[in-house]
Amino acid sequence: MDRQIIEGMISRALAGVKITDIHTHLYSPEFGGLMLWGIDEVLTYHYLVAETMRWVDMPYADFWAMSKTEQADLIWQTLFIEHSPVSEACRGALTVLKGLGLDVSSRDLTAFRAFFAKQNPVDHVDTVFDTAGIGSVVMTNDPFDEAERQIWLSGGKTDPRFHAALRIDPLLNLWDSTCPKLKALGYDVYDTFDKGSPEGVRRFLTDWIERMDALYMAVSLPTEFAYPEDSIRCRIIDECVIPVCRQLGIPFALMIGVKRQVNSALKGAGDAVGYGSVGSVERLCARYPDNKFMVTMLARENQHELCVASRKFRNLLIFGCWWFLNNPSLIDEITRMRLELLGLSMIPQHSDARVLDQLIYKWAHSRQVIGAVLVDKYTDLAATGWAPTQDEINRDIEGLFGGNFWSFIERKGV
Ligand code: HDL
Ligand code: ZN
Repeated sequence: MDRQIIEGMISRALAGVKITDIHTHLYSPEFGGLMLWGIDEVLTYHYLVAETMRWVDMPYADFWAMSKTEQADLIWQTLFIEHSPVSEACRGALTVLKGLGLDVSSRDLTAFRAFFAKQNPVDHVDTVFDTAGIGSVVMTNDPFDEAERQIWLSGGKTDPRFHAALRIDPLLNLWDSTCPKLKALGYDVYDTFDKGSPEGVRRFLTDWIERMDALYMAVSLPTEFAYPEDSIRCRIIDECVIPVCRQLGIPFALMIGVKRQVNSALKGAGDAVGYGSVGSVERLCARYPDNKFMVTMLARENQHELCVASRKFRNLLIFGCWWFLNNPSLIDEITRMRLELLGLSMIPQHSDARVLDQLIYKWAHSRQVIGAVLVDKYTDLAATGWAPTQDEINRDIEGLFGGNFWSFIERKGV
């Protein structure tokens, strides 16, 4: 079976799969202003802010004082007109415009804005999901965000294509400032995490997982995260997160390796990456064989060790090429490593999209890179005389782009 036949089979399977995007920062239209969409939001994505501020001398505060349109104008002028837009995030903005049928060669930002001005958010969700080949997305939902909490308390999401994930960074990473907020919400918790605190936190978690119908609980963790350790974070994991996840049958997703705010003047663009502890992941998976863990790590240097850890623990599902890894060269390297070490038992990608339209570029670019890796792997397979069928390739690709996640979610125990 030659390469060209394999390429056709992979291409057809990728064109037909409806992706489940398991980690995004998107919101459905019911969330009002929390839902970001349109070219000015695409251009002011914090990835592009960081890249722009490398070229301009203006004080960071002056940039943040600008309007969204003025920021987008500056970014467009700096990263697209004065320098060729070759970075992944720049190219992505142009892939979005091309995917929506706009004439990128015009370089006419005014015309692009006029197109978006004619769209309405509800229909635009359909347009973007269809263009990007998305079946559904998982949001990142933070009950400590006042605006978001009010929306959940007054009804929350209704669009079945938007699933919820309960994000608990404030609980695990900022206990001192979060404890009084929990108390104010009526939970019996104390800053030293004594008395009824564990039960209070378990009640909070259960209340919000049920209110959101959350598919999993998630947290991003700093490079220094260690398990076990003598800390309130570790106690909350052991006494609250683990038992609630097991009782409700949902995974705990750990996203490890962030160095938050290395340059706070950049605000959302100010985070960096560092090496994390795969040993901590192994110890969690070993200690809690009846819990399910989804893990992604931010450092390229952690990827091989994490792949090997995933071979050891069937309750560990690794996912995505997260954030600073979401670039063609690294998606290629990491996907090859995962297929060679894990076969198909992993989730190759999530988008991390913050702006609805980004789904178009993040998935177009990832399909291209992951597809090319799959062509190599299935061509190698065919060279042994094992001829994969179109149905088998469809099955495998549906698993990689959603099915593996849903099986892991629905699996009772592990
Ligand atoms: O913590 C996270 O979920 C990260 O994805 C951050 O939101 C980060 O700012 C991001 O958007 N990465 O793509
Ligand atoms: Zn994210």
